[in-house]
Amino acid sequence: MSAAPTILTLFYEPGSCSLAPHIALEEAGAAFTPKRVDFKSSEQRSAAYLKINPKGRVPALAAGDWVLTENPAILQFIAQSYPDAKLWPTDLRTQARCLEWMAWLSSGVHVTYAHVRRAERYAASEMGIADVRAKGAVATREIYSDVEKRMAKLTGPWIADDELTVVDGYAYVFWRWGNGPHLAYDMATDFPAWTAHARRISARPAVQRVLAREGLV
Ligand SMILES: N[C@@H](CCC(=O)N[C@@H](CS)C(=O)NCC(=O)O)C(=O)O
Repeated sequence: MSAAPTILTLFYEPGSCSLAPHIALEEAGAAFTPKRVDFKSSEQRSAAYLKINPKGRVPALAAGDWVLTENPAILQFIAQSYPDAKLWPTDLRTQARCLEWMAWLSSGVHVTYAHVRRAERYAASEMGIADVRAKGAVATREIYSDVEKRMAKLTGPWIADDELTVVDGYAYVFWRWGNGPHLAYDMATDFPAWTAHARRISARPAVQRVLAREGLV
């Protein structure tokens, strides 16, 4: 079935990686219900939410009983469900480039950052956790520098295509985390090309609406 489902629900936590599909849905002009999963009260691990997403993570995108998880899958699904919004490239190589970026952000950038933010996932003892966090901090700086190098080579305003695609909002999530309390980078000084991209995308009316809804402005 290729048509967009009529009622979509996005389960999100403000400022988390669910910001990417939130932006995609808004840019697509989709009819959707945003539902906050409150991390402060560990709602992602509540019995009710685990019924929706047994992984205990956001984002989750639901249409009735049908639930989709994992950002790359959700983002591609949104983009292809609303073709008029042109959030998915048409050219085969450009599509592949878009997927390449999404895979890198999801399994490279996000997972590297998790070694800083969620070090307790990767070690048991206090010393082990501290070690994971310290090495994770070095690796995160390195991978952010690699993203910056790729951003500096862009020949247009957007990452994968001449027009905005779903990967642009996804990259913006990690730019925001760079400024956040766990990394506390000076993004504008140390990652100027990425920052220029972040300024372009955050100026878009759809993105402004999402940031306001998530309480991020
Ligand atoms: N591979 C997943 C990762 C999802 C993920 O880790 N989400 C985080 C928020 S950015 C989460 O829900 N964390 C909750 C927790 O760890 O308890 C994706 O890209 O969708």
